[in-house]
Amino acid sequence: MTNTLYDSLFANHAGNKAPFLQLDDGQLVSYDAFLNRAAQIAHVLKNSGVSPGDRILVQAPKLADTIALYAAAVQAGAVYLPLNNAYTLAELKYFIADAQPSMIVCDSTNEIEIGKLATRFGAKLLTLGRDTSSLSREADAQPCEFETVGRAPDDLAALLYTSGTTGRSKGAMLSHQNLLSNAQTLVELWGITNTDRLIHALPIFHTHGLFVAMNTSLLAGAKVRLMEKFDASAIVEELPKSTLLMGVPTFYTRLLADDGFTKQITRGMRLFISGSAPLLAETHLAFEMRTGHRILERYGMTETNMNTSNPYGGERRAGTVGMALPGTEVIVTNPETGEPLPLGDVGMIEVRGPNVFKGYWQMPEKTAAELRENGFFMTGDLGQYSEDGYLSIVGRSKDLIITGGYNVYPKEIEDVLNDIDGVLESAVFGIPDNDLGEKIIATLVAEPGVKLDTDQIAATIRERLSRFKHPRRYELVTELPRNTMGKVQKNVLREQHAKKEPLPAAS
Ligand code: MCA
Ligand code: AMP
Repeated sequence: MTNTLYDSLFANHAGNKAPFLQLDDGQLVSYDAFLNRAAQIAHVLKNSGVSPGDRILVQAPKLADTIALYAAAVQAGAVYLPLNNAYTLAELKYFIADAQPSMIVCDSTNEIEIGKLATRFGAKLLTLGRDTSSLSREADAQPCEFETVGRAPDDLAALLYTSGTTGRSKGAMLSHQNLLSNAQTLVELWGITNTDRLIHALPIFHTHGLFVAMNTSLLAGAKVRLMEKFDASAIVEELPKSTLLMGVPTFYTRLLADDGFTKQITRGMRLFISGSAPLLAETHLAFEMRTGHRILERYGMTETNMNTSNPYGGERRAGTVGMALPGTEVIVTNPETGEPLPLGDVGMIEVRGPNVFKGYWQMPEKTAAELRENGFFMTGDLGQYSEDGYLSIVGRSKDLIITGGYNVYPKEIEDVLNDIDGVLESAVFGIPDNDLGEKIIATLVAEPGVKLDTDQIAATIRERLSRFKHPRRYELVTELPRNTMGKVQKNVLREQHAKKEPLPAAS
């Protein structure tokens, strides 16, 4: 029986003794050993009652076994659902209730609290941690062969949550073919082969780290230096032994700030790729000045994987995201009509192709609102084509902050703030930040006669929302600036904020 994704990414490596993962402690995991491990984990999933199509919700550290769990989920025909490790229990509860997973795999350190949620929602719980791990223990006792469950190209392989403008996260349903077609295109376009060594310092719960980085490496049989997290000086040490780096713009600004990052150590590097957030043209130029390499910027979304890329062979143009990937259509339209606009006009970026997702999990109305009947997905990004076909992202029609490559929808934070006793209303917006790209600021209006305590407000936010969503400053005002339609003018708030004292670097 065929399994679209498993057959291409994993099964081909049976018997391949070449190294796949190299871990922080120096340990090497060969492709063959990795496949055996995935099979053992697939047995654990099956023995635990996971059936094809079931969701496996994973909030686990970045370990070799976590990647093997992804492979095992695909092999067992299940739907892999990775979540940011920063999510709080309050946030997790929503994902569990929405996705109804039959299995939850969490870090051993969170076993008690998440275990209660698992029991409440009828999911089986296993743990995966650095020291103790019930999943790894159970897997050790299993055979190294597993009969792969058949899956067709349109069957779901993964469910990735993306925040929404309405504040509620939406599960993007990604099929085997969505993921495979994109990996194949990127491997071809970026010339990835089994002679490459990728420095992998991204988290593995998002499209960038899991699919762009991991699926392409698996498809090409490349070696992956799996780093627990981004650390500029550790990367400086790895660069002379590597050929590829994929990162968010913060990776590149932090590398540039490191004295050890020299032209000499990047001599053996073949390609630096950036995405997930805008790479400033000045970073692009500073990087070229320092190393002689031009960063290749590409553009993607959770719902679509990658859409465009600067050319590998041709000019990599600063401030642009390049051209549509082969096999994918990327157009700029009038958002009202969906009609393509003349070259040079600014409009909504829309995408159609084998990479575009199947819709939002159990949200048919949201799917219909963003996915046109003709197959084009409305990205919410505003773009403009140059005469010679380079796309630039010039803005967003969605109210979104991107901080360090993580997306934060102000509405989600405003909902929590507005719920706090004494808060009449709030507005959350992003301001430019040299390190993270954008930093979050919250403006609050108190109910008449109430004196708000911002420390207490910050404490409530800490309990409810992940660290990367926390505002770095709370400002109290008597009213919010509004336009004639009554809509809060965040551009005015941004301008007012720009005139104030700069934030301390570490806050
Ligand atoms: C960490 N902190 C953050 C962020 N990361 N705050 C806001 N935004 C963030 N992104 C907090 C930490 O909790 C800490 O708080 C303080 O900032 C300083 O942490 P630091 O150690 O400097 O951070 P770090 O651990 O070095 O992380 C920075 C990072 C990381 C390396 C840029 O955020 C990261 O790996 N980002 C990649 C995100 C990503 O993979 N995005 C792809 C999404 P405290 O001081 O209180 O402890 S997929 C996507 O967007 C699409 C599909 C695409 O096109 O790829
Ligand atoms: P996500 O919801 O995490 O999938 O984030 C997707 C969003 O990240 C896109 O809609 C863009 O707004 C943004 N994005 C991704 N890549 C780039 C890029 N190279 N330049 C600017 N924005 C980007």
